[in-house]
Amino acid sequence: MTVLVEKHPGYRQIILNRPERLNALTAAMGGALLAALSEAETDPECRAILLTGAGRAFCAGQDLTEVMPTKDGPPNLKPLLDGYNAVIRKLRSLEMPVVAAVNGVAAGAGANLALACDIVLAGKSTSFIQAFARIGLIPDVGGTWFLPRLVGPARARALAMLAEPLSAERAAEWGLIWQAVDDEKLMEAAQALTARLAQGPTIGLALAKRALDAAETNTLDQQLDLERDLQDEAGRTGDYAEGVRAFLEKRPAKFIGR
Ligand code: LHQ
Repeated sequence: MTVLVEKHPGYRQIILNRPERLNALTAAMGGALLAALSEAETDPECRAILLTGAGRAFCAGQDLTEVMPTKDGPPNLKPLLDGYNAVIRKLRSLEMPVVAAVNGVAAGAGANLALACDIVLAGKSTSFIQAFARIGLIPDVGGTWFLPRLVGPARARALAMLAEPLSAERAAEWGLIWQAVDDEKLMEAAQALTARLAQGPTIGLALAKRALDAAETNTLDQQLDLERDLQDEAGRTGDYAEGVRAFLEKRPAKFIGR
């Protein structure tokens, strides 16, 4: 199984599982990852996702043995990328928070898979590598969209063109990720964070996610209208009623995700 799914109270932990290849992605693995995300979406008990890698890496990007040019010509990369793009679209549209625990190197498409998640934690000893330029490719699976938005155009260009490793700590300083954590504490911290999110107001969190993505292309006018509409939707949830009640009663809110 190239992708493992563990069920935890309130959330699912999805593990990229080709440790001998540093969890390098294959077309089949992209399909398995999409299926795991889609299945999580249909489980009412699942209110958050934690994505991580087995072994010493998070993901080394595309498995390069699967896409080697042959004497018959170059490979057709489009169907493969359509498959991975479906995963990125799913991560962004999932109506629950997605946390990435980057437990080891995240290179190429593996780095950008992590960046598509809502909150990224990484072990301090690890690094992010936009490895594409080393082999004549461009950052894909959303890399050219995420990078400038997260770290600004100057850093995005240097990361894309130099393909140098960026340490987890520097990635956190630059705003590429949320936090760099001591390696031995990473999984505990990521699981605690995911469990906390799983007890959150799931619909409100999903609507916030949608609004933040829409803001990337909206004008302020459009965004103000969207916020009004989504806030109205959030305000109709039981979790909003509970949140306000809990505040007034000076107790922690008990959200149920509806
Ligand atoms: C690998 C890989 C790998 C196969 C390590 N493939 N075996 C591209 C094309 C088409 C469509 C879709 O999108 C893409 C986007 C991309 O992702 S392009 C970028 C692809 N990734 C890379 O170029 C990174 C390649 N890997 C590396 O540079 C290094 O392995 C890193 C820096 C990630 C880790 O280095 P080390 O810690 O020194 O490990 P290693 O290099 O010794 O790797 C361990 C094994 O894993 C090794 O196999 P071996 O049989 O020698 O033990 C590697 O060959 C294998 N491996 N990445 N992407």
